[in-house]
Amino acid sequence: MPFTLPELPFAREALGDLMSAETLDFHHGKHHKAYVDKVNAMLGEKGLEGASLSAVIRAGKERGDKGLFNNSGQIWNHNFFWQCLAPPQGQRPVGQLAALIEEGFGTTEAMLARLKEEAVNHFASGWAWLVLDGGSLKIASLHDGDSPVAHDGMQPLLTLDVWEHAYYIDYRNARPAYVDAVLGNLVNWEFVARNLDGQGISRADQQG
Ligand code: MN3
Repeated sequence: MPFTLPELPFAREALGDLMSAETLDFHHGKHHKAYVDKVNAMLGEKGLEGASLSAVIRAGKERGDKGLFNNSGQIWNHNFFWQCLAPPQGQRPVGQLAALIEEGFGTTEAMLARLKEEAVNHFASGWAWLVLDGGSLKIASLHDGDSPVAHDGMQPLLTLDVWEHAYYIDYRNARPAYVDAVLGNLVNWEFVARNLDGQGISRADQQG
Protein backbone atom coordinates (compact mmCIF):
# COMPACT_ATOMS: atom_id res chain seq x y z
CA MET A 1 0.00 0.00 0.00
CA PRO A 2 1.45 3.40 -0.88
CA PHE A 3 2.09 6.03 1.77
CA THR A 4 -0.64 8.60 2.32
CA LEU A 5 -0.77 12.26 3.28
CA PRO A 6 -2.13 12.32 6.84
CA GLU A 7 -4.88 14.78 7.71
CA LEU A 8 -3.81 17.79 9.76
CA PRO A 9 -4.71 17.22 13.45
CA PHE A 10 -6.40 20.66 13.59
CA ALA A 11 -8.60 22.75 11.29
CA ARG A 12 -6.72 24.73 8.62
CA GLU A 13 -7.87 28.02 10.15
CA ALA A 14 -7.24 26.97 13.77
CA LEU A 15 -3.77 28.50 14.07
CA GLY A 16 -5.02 31.93 12.98
CA ASP A 17 -2.51 34.43 11.66
CA LEU A 18 0.34 32.67 13.44
CA MET A 19 0.26 29.99 10.72
CA SER A 20 -2.32 30.85 8.12
CA ALA A 21 -4.65 28.55 6.21
CA GLU A 22 -2.80 29.62 3.04
CA THR A 23 0.51 28.48 4.52
CA LEU A 24 -1.08 25.16 5.50
CA ASP A 25 -2.59 24.76 2.02
CA PHE A 26 0.87 25.03 0.52
CA HIS A 27 2.97 23.45 3.24
CA HIS A 28 0.74 20.47 3.95
CA GLY A 29 -1.29 20.26 0.76
CA LYS A 30 1.56 20.79 -1.71
CA HIS A 31 5.02 20.40 -0.13
CA HIS A 32 4.25 17.52 2.23
CA LYS A 33 2.08 15.86 -0.42
CA ALA A 34 4.88 16.14 -3.00
CA TYR A 35 7.23 14.15 -0.72
CA VAL A 36 4.57 11.45 -0.37
CA ASP A 37 4.01 11.29 -4.13
CA LYS A 38 7.75 11.21 -4.92
CA VAL A 39 8.47 8.39 -2.50
CA ASN A 40 5.47 6.36 -3.67
CA ALA A 41 6.76 6.66 -7.23
CA MET A 42 10.19 5.33 -6.17
CA LEU A 43 9.19 2.33 -4.04
CA GLY A 44 8.80 -0.17 -6.87
CA GLU A 45 12.13 0.47 -8.58
CA LYS A 46 13.90 0.52 -5.20
CA GLY A 47 12.45 -2.86 -4.19
CA LEU A 48 10.79 -1.33 -1.12
CA GLU A 49 7.10 -1.95 -1.72
CA GLY A 50 5.45 -2.93 1.55
CA ALA A 51 8.25 -1.50 3.73
CA SER A 52 7.28 0.86 6.54
CA LEU A 53 8.19 4.54 6.24
CA SER A 54 10.89 4.23 8.91
CA ALA A 55 12.36 1.22 7.08
CA VAL A 56 12.42 3.20 3.82
CA ILE A 57 14.26 6.08 5.54
CA ARG A 58 16.85 3.70 7.00
CA ALA A 59 17.27 1.96 3.63
CA GLY A 60 17.86 5.34 1.99
CA LYS A 61 20.58 6.11 4.50
CA GLU A 62 22.25 2.67 4.27
CA ARG A 63 22.28 2.80 0.48
CA GLY A 64 23.55 6.37 0.33
CA ASP A 65 20.46 7.16 -1.76
CA LYS A 66 19.99 10.86 -1.05
CA GLY A 67 16.80 11.26 -3.07
CA LEU A 68 15.08 8.39 -1.29
CA PHE A 69 16.48 9.38 2.10
CA ASN A 70 15.56 13.07 1.99
CA ASN A 71 12.11 12.57 0.49
CA SER A 72 11.11 9.80 2.89
CA GLY A 73 12.64 11.65 5.84
CA GLN A 74 10.57 14.66 4.87
CA ILE A 75 7.35 12.61 4.98
CA TRP A 76 8.14 11.43 8.50
CA ASN A 77 9.38 14.86 9.69
CA HIS A 78 6.18 16.55 8.51
CA ASN A 79 3.96 13.76 9.94
CA PHE A 80 5.65 14.50 13.27
CA PHE A 81 5.70 18.29 12.93
CA TRP A 82 1.93 18.66 12.47
CA GLN A 83 1.36 16.69 15.67
CA CYS A 84 3.70 19.10 17.50
CA LEU A 85 1.29 21.98 16.78
CA ALA A 86 -1.99 22.99 18.41
CA PRO A 87 -4.24 26.06 18.40
CA PRO A 88 -2.99 28.80 20.75
CA GLN A 89 -4.61 28.33 24.16
CA GLY A 90 -1.82 29.42 26.48
CA GLN A 91 -0.44 25.89 26.67
CA ARG A 92 2.74 25.25 28.69
CA PRO A 93 4.87 22.21 29.55
CA VAL A 94 3.76 20.55 32.80
CA GLY A 95 4.60 17.54 34.96
CA GLN A 96 7.55 15.30 34.09
CA LEU A 97 8.32 17.30 30.94
CA ALA A 98 8.49 20.56 32.90
CA ALA A 99 10.79 18.86 35.44
CA LEU A 100 13.15 17.62 32.72
CA ILE A 101 13.20 21.07 31.11
CA GLU A 102 14.05 22.64 34.47
CA GLU A 103 16.79 20.07 35.05
CA GLY A 104 18.35 20.59 31.63
CA PHE A 105 17.87 24.29 31.01
CA GLY A 106 16.68 25.98 34.22
CA THR A 107 13.43 27.34 32.80
CA THR A 108 11.07 26.79 29.88
CA GLU A 109 12.03 30.25 28.57
CA ALA A 110 15.72 29.30 28.61
CA MET A 111 15.02 26.04 26.76
CA LEU A 112 12.91 27.86 24.16
CA ALA A 113 15.64 30.48 23.73
CA ARG A 114 18.16 27.68 22.98
CA LEU A 115 15.76 26.02 20.57
CA LYS A 116 15.16 29.37 18.86
CA GLU A 117 18.91 29.95 18.56
CA GLU A 118 19.30 26.53 16.93
CA ALA A 119 16.38 27.16 14.57
CA VAL A 120 17.38 30.67 13.57
CA ASN A 121 21.05 29.86 13.06
CA HIS A 122 20.51 26.65 11.13
CA PHE A 123 22.03 27.41 7.73
CA ALA A 124 19.64 26.82 4.81
CA SER A 125 17.01 24.05 5.01
CA GLY A 126 16.44 21.73 7.92
CA TRP A 127 14.77 21.09 11.24
CA ALA A 128 15.42 22.07 14.86
CA TRP A 129 14.73 19.37 17.45
CA LEU A 130 14.16 18.86 21.13
CA VAL A 131 15.17 15.26 21.79
CA LEU A 132 15.60 12.84 24.64
CA ASP A 133 19.10 11.42 24.60
CA GLY A 134 20.28 9.13 27.38
CA GLY A 135 17.56 10.33 29.75
CA SER A 136 18.16 14.06 29.36
CA LEU A 137 16.83 16.72 27.01
CA LYS A 138 19.00 18.01 24.20
CA ILE A 139 18.62 20.56 21.41
CA ALA A 140 19.79 19.50 17.97
CA SER A 141 19.32 20.31 14.32
CA LEU A 142 19.38 18.17 11.22
CA HIS A 143 19.88 19.21 7.61
CA ASP A 144 17.47 18.88 4.71
CA GLY A 145 15.30 15.77 5.17
CA ASP A 146 17.51 14.11 7.76
CA SER A 147 15.46 12.69 10.60
CA PRO A 148 15.81 11.21 14.09
CA VAL A 149 14.57 7.97 12.51
CA ALA A 150 18.07 7.64 11.03
CA HIS A 151 19.93 8.38 14.29
CA ASP A 152 20.14 5.69 16.95
CA GLY A 153 19.40 6.96 20.44
CA MET A 154 17.83 10.23 19.28
CA GLN A 155 14.29 10.12 20.62
CA PRO A 156 12.26 12.97 19.13
CA LEU A 157 10.05 15.08 21.37
CA LEU A 158 9.43 18.31 19.41
CA THR A 159 10.48 19.68 16.04
CA LEU A 160 10.34 22.94 14.17
CA ASP A 161 10.49 23.07 10.38
CA VAL A 162 12.88 25.82 9.30
CA TRP A 163 12.64 25.26 5.57
CA GLU A 164 11.70 28.57 3.91
CA HIS A 165 8.41 27.04 2.69
CA ALA A 166 7.33 26.86 6.36
CA TYR A 167 7.26 30.63 6.85
CA TYR A 168 7.63 32.59 3.64
CA ILE A 169 3.92 33.28 3.06
CA ASP A 170 3.23 34.56 6.59
CA TYR A 171 6.61 35.97 7.61
CA ARG A 172 8.51 36.47 4.32
CA ASN A 173 12.21 36.20 5.17
CA ALA A 174 11.74 36.76 8.93
CA ARG A 175 12.58 33.30 10.26
CA PRO A 176 13.02 34.58 13.86
CA ALA A 177 9.46 35.96 13.93
CA TYR A 178 8.09 32.61 12.70
CA VAL A 179 10.12 30.73 15.30
CA ASP A 180 8.88 33.02 18.10
CA ALA A 181 5.27 32.66 16.96
CA VAL A 182 5.36 28.87 16.88
CA LEU A 183 7.44 28.21 19.99
CA GLY A 184 5.61 30.84 22.03
CA ASN A 185 2.05 29.92 21.05
CA LEU A 186 1.50 26.83 18.94
CA VAL A 187 3.37 23.95 20.58
CA ASN A 188 1.28 20.93 21.51
CA TRP A 189 3.08 20.26 24.81
CA GLU A 190 0.82 17.27 25.53
CA PHE A 191 2.15 15.57 22.40
CA VAL A 192 5.72 16.53 23.33
CA ALA A 193 5.24 15.04 26.82
CA ARG A 194 3.74 11.83 25.39
CA ASN A 195 6.98 11.30 23.45
CA LEU A 196 8.93 10.97 26.72
CA ASP A 197 7.91 7.30 26.52
CA GLY A 198 10.49 6.90 23.73
CA GLN A 199 7.82 5.99 21.16
CA GLY A 200 7.92 9.27 19.21
CA ILE A 201 9.26 7.63 16.06
CA SER A 202 6.27 5.29 15.85
CA ARG A 203 3.82 8.22 16.14
CA ALA A 204 4.81 9.56 12.71
CA ASP A 205 5.57 6.22 11.05
CA GLN A 206 3.41 4.64 8.35
CA GLN A 207 2.95 1.03 7.37
CA GLY A 208 3.94 0.14 3.84
MN1 MN3 B 1 8.22 21.68 5.54
